[in-house]
Amino acid sequence: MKIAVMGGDGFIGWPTSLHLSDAGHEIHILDNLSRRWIDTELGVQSLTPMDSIQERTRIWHAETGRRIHFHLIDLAKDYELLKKWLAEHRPDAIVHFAEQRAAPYSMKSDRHKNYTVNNNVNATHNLLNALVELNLDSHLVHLGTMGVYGYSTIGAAIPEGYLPVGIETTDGRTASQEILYPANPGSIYHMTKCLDQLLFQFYAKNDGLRITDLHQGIVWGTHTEQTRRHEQLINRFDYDGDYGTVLNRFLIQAAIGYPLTVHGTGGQTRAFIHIQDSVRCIELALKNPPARGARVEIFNQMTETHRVRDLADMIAKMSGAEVVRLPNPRKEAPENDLIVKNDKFLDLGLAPITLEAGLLSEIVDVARKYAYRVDRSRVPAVSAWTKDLAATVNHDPEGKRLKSVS
Ligand code: USQ
Repeated sequence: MKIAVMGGDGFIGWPTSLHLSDAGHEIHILDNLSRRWIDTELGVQSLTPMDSIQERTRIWHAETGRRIHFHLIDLAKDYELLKKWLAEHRPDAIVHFAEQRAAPYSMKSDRHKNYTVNNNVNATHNLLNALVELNLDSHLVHLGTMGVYGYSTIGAAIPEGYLPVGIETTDGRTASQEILYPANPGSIYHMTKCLDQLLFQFYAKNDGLRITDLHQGIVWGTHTEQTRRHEQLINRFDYDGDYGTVLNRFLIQAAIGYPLTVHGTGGQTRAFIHIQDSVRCIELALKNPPARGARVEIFNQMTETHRVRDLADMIAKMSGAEVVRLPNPRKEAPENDLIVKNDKFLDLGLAPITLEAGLLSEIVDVARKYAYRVDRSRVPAVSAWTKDLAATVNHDPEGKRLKSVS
């Protein structure tokens, strides 16, 4: 297949591009390199040393003989350029990662909120709009989030996208419907993914676009089979307070002797998936497109659930790290349960990498190896969800004066 990977320079986009190229597909990365600009804005860098996208694709070609093509296009801003590219290349499938993906970054200030909404919603809409205008039947696979469902304890499993409901009619019968599971975003970033869902629903219904939306959990790990092949193919790894996700942050904190930064009681339960499984799921989704005119296909892309404090305890046990409970800068339920259905990927043959099996090698291969590159002052999570919460956040760059809240 000819596949366009929108946002193919990012944390999941890059290993996905390699994985699909390795499987024999013709890969075109479209990216505005915004993630690299945000590193510059924040004054942080990936834990792993990352080359330019041109250099990365050159190394991939030298290693494998396969070409990955790169096109500098901003989906949110360059609508005409995007349309021209699509008209010329007519890809069989498009994988869409081209969105600002960090919840804390989206909550930093009014400017960051505007940027996240403008970028994410426009990027998705421009893509859908162009596909219709050009009469293109490319299968669109979008990286969504488990966060669209929200994190309240309901005592029932979260279905894969759709919820059967009964509605009482005016003549006293019960009419059955399947609706999108009620959206319940916890940040501006998560809200943009909820808005994406409505755009997909409309364009699938109105124009018959073939769309798959992957509701993904928190991705952990760094390497995939292909990124291991050469030092310069390595994936990025974020550890800072804005872009670092919880498990990867705990791994690097353990490696540099910074106490593991549990927010509040650590009672938040979240869904997780290893980066290697994430790229496999994307390939499975590409192989199983919905029919033209069908509703949006939704998969829950996660393999296990864990409570944040249990993860911290697990890593503390493996590494001897200390754990602190800090005031939570986010507005979220202090404790929640989470049961998630993920039968669709398991039925398609996904054999998940478990946390227990993969964690130790991640500490040794990545966190300890590159620990010398960490700027400790960028470890604290200082982006607060409300002005009141901002007064309580941890700014301790050394992590030596941190005390657990009760
Ligand atoms: N947390 C800590 N300590 C930390 C960092 C985070 O206790 O040092 C807690 C947070 O308060 C939260 C949980 O860990 O309760 C998860 O936070 P996270 O930063 O790992 O994940 P999140 O902000 O939800 O976002 C990440 C990705 C996003 C993806 C989402 C999947 O950045 O792109 O959509 O995970 S999900 O969480 O399932 O919505």
